[in-house]
Amino acid sequence: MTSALDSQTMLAPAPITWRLGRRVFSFPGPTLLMGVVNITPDSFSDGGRFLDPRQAIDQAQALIEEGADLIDLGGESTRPGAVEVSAEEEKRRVLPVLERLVAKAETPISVDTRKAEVAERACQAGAAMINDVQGTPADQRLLETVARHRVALCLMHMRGLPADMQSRAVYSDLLSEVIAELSAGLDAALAAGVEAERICLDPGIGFSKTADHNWALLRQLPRLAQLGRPLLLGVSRKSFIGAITGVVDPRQRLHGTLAAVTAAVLGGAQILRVHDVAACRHAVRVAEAVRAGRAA
Ligand code: HH2
Repeated sequence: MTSALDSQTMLAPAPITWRLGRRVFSFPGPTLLMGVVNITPDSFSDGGRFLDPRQAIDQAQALIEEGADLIDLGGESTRPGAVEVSAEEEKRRVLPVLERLVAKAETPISVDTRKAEVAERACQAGAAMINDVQGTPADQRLLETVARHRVALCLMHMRGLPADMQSRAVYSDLLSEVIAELSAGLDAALAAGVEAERICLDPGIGFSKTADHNWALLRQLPRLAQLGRPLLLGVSRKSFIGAITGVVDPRQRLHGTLAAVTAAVLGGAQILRVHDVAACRHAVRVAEAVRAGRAA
């Protein structure tokens, strides 16, 4: 007899193609790891560590050596209550690192931004993806920029802005509302001319969500497969893990992160945004073997 959990987590998903730069990925397939480098003074777990471009480049290269399939560069913290950074400042932080990495590394680079102006310059400088953390609704100019440059796009679910998003974490049916809002974001991106095969979607763990909303999303992740696009998930070091383990320092939350990463793979996430690539790679390979019922 198949249990409810088995039928939710183990059914063979429909095949999906995802284009990232010159690369074409097919899912089901190996989970991709997106290594995070925040070039900010105030990110919740690595703020201030990589503000110097040299350190940011070294960290990106270290994550690539650990097995990152792509790198996500961020120039603005989106932690709850974060103060907005100007486009000028975001470009000043991100572009020198992006340009250097594009020249040096084969690995695709994503830029985490909500601003069309930053996205435009990032695409000109060779970014392979724009990670729009305000993808519901996304800025129309940002969508048009992504379409024109034919780069990949991650649309992440969030209500409001980082400054006020936690006051908007009110849902009567969390999963249905997140799915409907992501679906509207997907339609807007397609209408702006972004190719479907370049889009991935993210329910936005910790963005206008309480800790319980995050657990509910992780538990019911298979429902998001109905959107028909790869799922990107960012659980790494987040406070909902700290709340349950009692670990206050985000950089000490690796053990809890590994359990959440395992759950994400079993729930059908195809791309994981993580700070600790080497350790997460091991957890992902184990979770994939469980999912397949054999070693890959
Ligand atoms: N989480 C963060 C930032 N960007 N992008 C996507 N697509 N999904 C996420 O879950 C996500 C994201 C927050 O983490 P971090 O970048 O480490 O911190 P901060 O926002 O403080 O810079």
